[in-house]
Amino acid sequence: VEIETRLRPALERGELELHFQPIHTIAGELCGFEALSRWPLAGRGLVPPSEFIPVAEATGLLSTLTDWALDTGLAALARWRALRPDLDLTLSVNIAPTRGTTTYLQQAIASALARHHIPAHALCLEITESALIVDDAPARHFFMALRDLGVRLSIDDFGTGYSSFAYLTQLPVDEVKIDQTFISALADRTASATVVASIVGLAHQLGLQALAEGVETAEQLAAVRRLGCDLVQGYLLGRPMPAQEVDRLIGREA
Ligand code: G
Ligand code: G
Ligand code: MN
Ligand code: NA
Repeated sequence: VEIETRLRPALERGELELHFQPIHTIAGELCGFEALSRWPLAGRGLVPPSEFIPVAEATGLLSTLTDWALDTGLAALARWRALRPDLDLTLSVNIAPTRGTTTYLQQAIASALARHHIPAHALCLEITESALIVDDAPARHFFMALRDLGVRLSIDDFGTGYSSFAYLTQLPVDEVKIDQTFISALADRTASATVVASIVGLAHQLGLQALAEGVETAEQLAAVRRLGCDLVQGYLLGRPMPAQEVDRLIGREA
């Protein structure tokens, strides 16, 4: 109840923060960031998105939140791309598809890209696998409409849903983010290596990139490299951080 009544004014007053977690190529080059929203709430500390995204969705605030994340994230990306044109940095933004938002999102994304002079290929939209229903015409329509903008599309938390592999053959996707439950189990469960290897194999056969999420140890990094992942993200390479920390990081990056 508290979250519900306090989220709208917090959004209006600009009290949410956007943090950025680095994404690296398997060769070790910084190539982009995932934008993750954070809500510092007086008396409650940092409220995690898992608590306020569902509230935003239920109270009709999700489009306001998405607008804010796109605008804030792309403004920061424009600055970083200008600072380091050699890196062709990208930004990944989480999108929760809800009924009837396709046209709205298409317009919001196109206008945010134009406003910040960002080429479409530098924006990646992450759609959580569990939010999709593959036999649903709207899901396919949704992806096609966003694809028309020229942005990259990624399936988040890949491997946790019911019909992971069906999505890949039916939706126009550029990347799969292999869920961190598979990555964290790599050291002690050989079955996880088999799962990761088959996801990477299928992704590559379909011309997609495979990103390993939640890489926390050097052993996991070595394993995902051996298994052929193209991109890596996780605490080992960098935690989600405020924009000012990225400014410093980018200045240091060779
Ligand atoms: O750090 P982590 O707790 O940030 O994020 C938890 C979940 O919240 C992730 O699944 C992530 O996709 C989601 N999330 C974080 N920020 C946003 C956002 O701005 N929009 C949406 N739709 N989801 C987000
Ligand atoms: O959007 P998505 O569901 O992928 O959200 C990613 C979540 O994973 C965020 O909550 C982010 O803070 C978290 N995360 C990112 N890297 C790591 C990691 O190395 N280990 C763990 N445990 N969580 C991570
Ligand atoms: Mn994500
Ligand atoms: Na994920």
